[in-house]
Amino acid sequence: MAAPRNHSKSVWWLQVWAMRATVPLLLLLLLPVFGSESSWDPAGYVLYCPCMGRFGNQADHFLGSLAFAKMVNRTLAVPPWIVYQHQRPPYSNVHVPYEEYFQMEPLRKFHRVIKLEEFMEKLAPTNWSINKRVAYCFKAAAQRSPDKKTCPMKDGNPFGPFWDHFHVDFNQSELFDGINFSAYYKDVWTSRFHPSRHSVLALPGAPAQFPVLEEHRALHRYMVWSEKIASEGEAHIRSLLVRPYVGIHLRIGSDWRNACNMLKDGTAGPHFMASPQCVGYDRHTAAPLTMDMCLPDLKEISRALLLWVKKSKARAVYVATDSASYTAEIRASLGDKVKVVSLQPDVAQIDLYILSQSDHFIGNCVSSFTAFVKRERDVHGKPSSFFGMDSPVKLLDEL
Ligand code: GFB
Repeated sequence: MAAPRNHSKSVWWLQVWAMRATVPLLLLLLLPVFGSESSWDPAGYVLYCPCMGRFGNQADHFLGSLAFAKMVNRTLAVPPWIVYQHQRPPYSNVHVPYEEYFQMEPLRKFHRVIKLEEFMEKLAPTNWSINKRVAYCFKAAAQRSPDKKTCPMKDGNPFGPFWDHFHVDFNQSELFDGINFSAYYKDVWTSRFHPSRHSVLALPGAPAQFPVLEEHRALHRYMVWSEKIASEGEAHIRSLLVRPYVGIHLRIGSDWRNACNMLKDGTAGPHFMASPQCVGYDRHTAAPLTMDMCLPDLKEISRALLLWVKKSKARAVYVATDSASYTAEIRASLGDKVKVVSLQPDVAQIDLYILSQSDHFIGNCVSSFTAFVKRERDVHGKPSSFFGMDSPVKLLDEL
């Protein structure tokens, strides 16, 4: 655009500036109409309750659910995390929005997502009418209901409190059988549950396997820490630790002791909870799972620490634990040159963050809490090992 001679230069620049500022503003105003997460997706939605286990289990299920939503080309309604706060106020389940711990935006690089809170607030009132809320479940699950035809969506804890949190009741059930959530049944899911007739696929649990499938581990890269967790975690690292530091996860509380006893009586099998992450995903070639891997004692904890502190020339050790931290015993075995710290934060994600940033990480192979840290580190090319197993079986190297 040439500047007309009669106009002063400043007026001309003002016009150009105004034009440039108006175009993005217009685009911004049009966003709610075209393609924002708040406009209805004709390809449909997947809703589920993260009703199995605590954070690590829920995170495994989240990755599988993300993969499922993409496979069936539906928007995933991202549920809140269920935190069981029964030992301290509010002495009940707390539903923590996904965004409290992780950012929503990076998920969109993989697939269409909307927070379940936003779905309920902005889309459900007009598109998911209260008297047409269909629950979808396996026939076997419906067997638990009195008429054997109704999905038990709200039976017991955490199922009831979860849907009550969103003021959702279901008035119809759609049962299925002979299929699962794997890629093999993709066409069944898309044809039998076509979005024109089944716009909202609401499920009692995650449409995913536990532990997360090997091929879905790489989706962890889309789980990016929220600013809040990252800055709090970094502040603790700066004030408490010196680099290099080794992070360890001690999963040794009473519930875990009971679980590991299944190894002793032989009921655990070649795969036990999150163990494919270290023994390998193939059941036939899985490395043996030992008691040191499931429930390391002080001797094994000290052995592994001495090895990795020396190898990584660590000047500090960070202990994350669900029970005792053994800091005095660890200090005694490592000597005064190594600082030993345990924070025991109220929010477990702070421990996960500090472990994920360590220079070396030693985890518990059977725990999905460790599995979260291991995946997070794999994504960023950081080294990890496990108690009872210094060189884990190699997994798909795609993370
Ligand atoms: O994360 P998660 O599913 O891992 O559950 P597992 C264990 C929970 O215990 C975590 C707390 O979500 C935390 O709340 N916890 C464990 C910790 N280790 C730590 C730690 O180092 N620091 C902090 N701050 N908290 C499964 C459970 O646990 O174990 C199942 O999901 C069941 O419900 C099974 O109990 C036996 O896979 O280790």
